[in-house]
Amino acid sequence: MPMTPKTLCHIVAGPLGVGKTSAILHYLRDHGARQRIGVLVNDFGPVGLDSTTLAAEAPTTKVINVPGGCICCTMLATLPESIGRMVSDQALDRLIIEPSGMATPAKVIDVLRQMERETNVSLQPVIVMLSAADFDEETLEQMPYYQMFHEAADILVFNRCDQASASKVGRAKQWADKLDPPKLRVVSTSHGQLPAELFDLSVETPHTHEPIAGAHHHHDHDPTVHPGGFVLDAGRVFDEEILRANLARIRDQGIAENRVLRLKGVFHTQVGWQSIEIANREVSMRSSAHRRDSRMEWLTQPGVVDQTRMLMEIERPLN
Ligand SMILES: Nc1nc2c(ncn2[C@@H]2O[C@H](COP(=O)(O)OP(=O)(O)O)[C@@H](O)[C@H]2O)c(=O)[nH]1
Ligand SMILES: [Mg+2]
Repeated sequence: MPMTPKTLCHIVAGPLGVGKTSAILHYLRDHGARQRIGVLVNDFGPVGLDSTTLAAEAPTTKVINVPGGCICCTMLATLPESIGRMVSDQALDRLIIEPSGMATPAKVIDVLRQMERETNVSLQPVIVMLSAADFDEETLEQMPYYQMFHEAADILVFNRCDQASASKVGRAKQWADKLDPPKLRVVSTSHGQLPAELFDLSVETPHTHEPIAGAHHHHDHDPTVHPGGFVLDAGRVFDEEILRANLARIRDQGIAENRVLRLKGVFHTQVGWQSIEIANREVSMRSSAHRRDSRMEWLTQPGVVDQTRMLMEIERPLN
């Protein structure tokens, strides 16, 4: 069977007015003439101003507007059809999707993941834009509206740096560099001038267990405390009930002779993506907007627990 070339699909998400359309326009100005690019914009209003601007400024680009509300609610059901039609009619090199600032990016990602199985689209690292001018650690960490954006990001862009002090931009980047799981890139810019290389990055989807890079740098100087970790393909789906029960057992009983001092991860489960943690002898689980891969890291004492053993422990069937 002949291989159809993949249509690289980019999601550019972020709060209302952060600079998403500006970023897409910037990319189109530099690359629109050399590639066949389609843009799917989703204005929250009925008029579709973004698509009008885009169509006017990038005449060689095929722009589709999904009007009236956000992709995540009203349009979610018809999104596969719009994308499918756009990809097959236009034989696109790239498709850029701008969900409205009201949309839940994770839901759009889920649609795209499903479409990857059925069509030739290939979802590229998700770009999320935040405002450097409005940077506030507490808001980003505690308000669900902002959480859903930075959690879903593979690439985090702080835009509006022209309106922020250098120290604020510095704090924003410092905060982003500490996020867990780490982002592929954290960049700061103004007026949506994203470095073009952001559109050429790919998410490595490991099919074997991989130690998390740098995991062994996390331990303090106690030689009896040992870190471990793994990253697994997003396509692997875990059983939430089994995961939860095994985490509780691991918290109470440890693994073999080892105590689990700390453990955290994100998992693709049959009931969605879950962020999990063992901290202060409590197990917690909550839904996460992270979509890139399942991963976990831990600290054990006094011995090492390797990836294979840990995976066996968290997937151990219930009796
Ligand atoms: N000062 C400043 N204005 C910006 C910047 N990025 C975008 N804008 C302006 O902010 C408004 C909203 O930008 P837009 O790209 O439409 O945001 P969207 O709602 O995320 O698509 C527009 O008037 C842009 O020209 C920036 O970095 N600095
Ligand atoms: Mg816009």
